[in-house]
Amino acid sequence: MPRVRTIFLSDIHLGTRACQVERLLSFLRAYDAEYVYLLGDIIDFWSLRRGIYWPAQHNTFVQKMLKRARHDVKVVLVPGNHDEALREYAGSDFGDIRVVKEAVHAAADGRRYLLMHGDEFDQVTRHHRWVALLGDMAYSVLVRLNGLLSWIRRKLHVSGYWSLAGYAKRSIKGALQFIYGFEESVAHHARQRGLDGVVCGHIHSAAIKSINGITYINCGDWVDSCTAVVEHADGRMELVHWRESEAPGEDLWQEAAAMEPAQLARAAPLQRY
Ligand SMILES: [Mn+2]
Repeated sequence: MPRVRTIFLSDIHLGTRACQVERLLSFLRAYDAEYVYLLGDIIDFWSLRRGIYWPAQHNTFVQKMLKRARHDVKVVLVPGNHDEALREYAGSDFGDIRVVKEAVHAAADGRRYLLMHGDEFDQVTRHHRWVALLGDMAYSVLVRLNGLLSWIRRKLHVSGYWSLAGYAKRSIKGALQFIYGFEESVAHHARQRGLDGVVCGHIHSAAIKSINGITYINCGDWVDSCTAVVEHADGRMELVHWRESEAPGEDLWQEAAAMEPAQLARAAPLQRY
């Protein structure tokens, strides 16, 4: 098992059907660490409020985290907007898991990273009302543009799902602006705090990049991209795309593309990030 110094996870969305918990458990079987940071939207209380969905593997994840925390792994939870109820418990512990509103992580190379979920830097509700209409399952399709976009367009066009394709075409610029806007404001905030970088989540768009000298790191999610960030023993940060186990429901967006808008709205598991 590769031992890394730190594992950063965000946007797991336990309690939703979209959560790819099998893959996540497979990732955790492969990585051991001294520190585990859970950076928000770990449990999706928004979804649970609409109806309880909690299969055994979702418990397994929680139990594994508690077990690691008990066995000298420093496990820290920074709540996000979908588990904002936990923000009330900032400063307390669940088992041996510490809950904090935000944290600063000193990497092995001495660089200091701000750890947060990031929803406070989300401008999307103000500028992208269509997101609420489509639900974020569709939105995650639209924002995950890396190489997928042309494929999506082609597929959607062929399938004749004109409304989603139309939304995609009209909204690409907005989605990109949203991502860049989010990344830049988060990086700017880290700079103002006098830190070297930031590790966050929320927008389900994994990244490690330099923005005006600040290292911007986003863990991505376990709904669609199945990504995590690990810190190696020397402080080097790596984005891990976990593709090892083929879980069902891999191509969520394909399912989404095949749905009628009303069906999509009902199925949308996350209601935005
Ligand atoms: Mn979020």
